[in-house]
Amino acid sequence: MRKLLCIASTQLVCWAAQASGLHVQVQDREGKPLAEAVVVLYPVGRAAPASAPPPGPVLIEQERMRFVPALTVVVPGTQLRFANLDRWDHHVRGTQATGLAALDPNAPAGFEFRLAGRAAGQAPAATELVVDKPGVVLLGCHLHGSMRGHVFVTDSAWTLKTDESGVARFEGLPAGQVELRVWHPELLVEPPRQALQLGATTLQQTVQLGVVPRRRRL
Ligand SMILES: [Cu+2]
Repeated sequence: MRKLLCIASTQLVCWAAQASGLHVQVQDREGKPLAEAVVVLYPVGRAAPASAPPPGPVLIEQERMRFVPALTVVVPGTQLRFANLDRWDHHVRGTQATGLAALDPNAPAGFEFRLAGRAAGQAPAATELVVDKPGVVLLGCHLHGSMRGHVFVTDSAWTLKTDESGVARFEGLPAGQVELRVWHPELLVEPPRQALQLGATTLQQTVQLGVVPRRRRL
């Protein structure tokens, strides 16, 4: 027998108490596991779950001409801290990524700032800022055209990055209908969201994207 759990929030929401799982395998154009894809779930018929930003800043370093990590997933209200570990300057810019069908028109505004190179024995130069709206921010450097990174500011607490085996594992979800969204930095156009029904058992879902990831420099 199904038990219903009722949670009072802005409106009374009844969720099936059965916990369910969803494992999403994301593949590239050749069917190989695609790491660093973002998988987002939205419950159908009710607001997406929100989660509070972390109490401290999330670090994005500039190290050996790269943004580390290359892809950062955060919720709105998160403070980002950019720190330059290289001995030379970087001029970081963040712009709204274009060409994404589902992109929020109110996505975070752009930013740019220069971070001086790190002197031996000194703390790295750093800048902090808050991303306050959902959307995708493309990171670049005015001085080094090869530097690229992304910040995915999600509008659902049910958001995961795929691991090295291309899998995102959601556990303990309430049963019900969800929309599945998959995004990857190399996508030019985001595929349509898929509707899925979550039940009592763990659902396995495979999503293939027309992406061949660029080889990253070591
Ligand atoms: Cu640079």
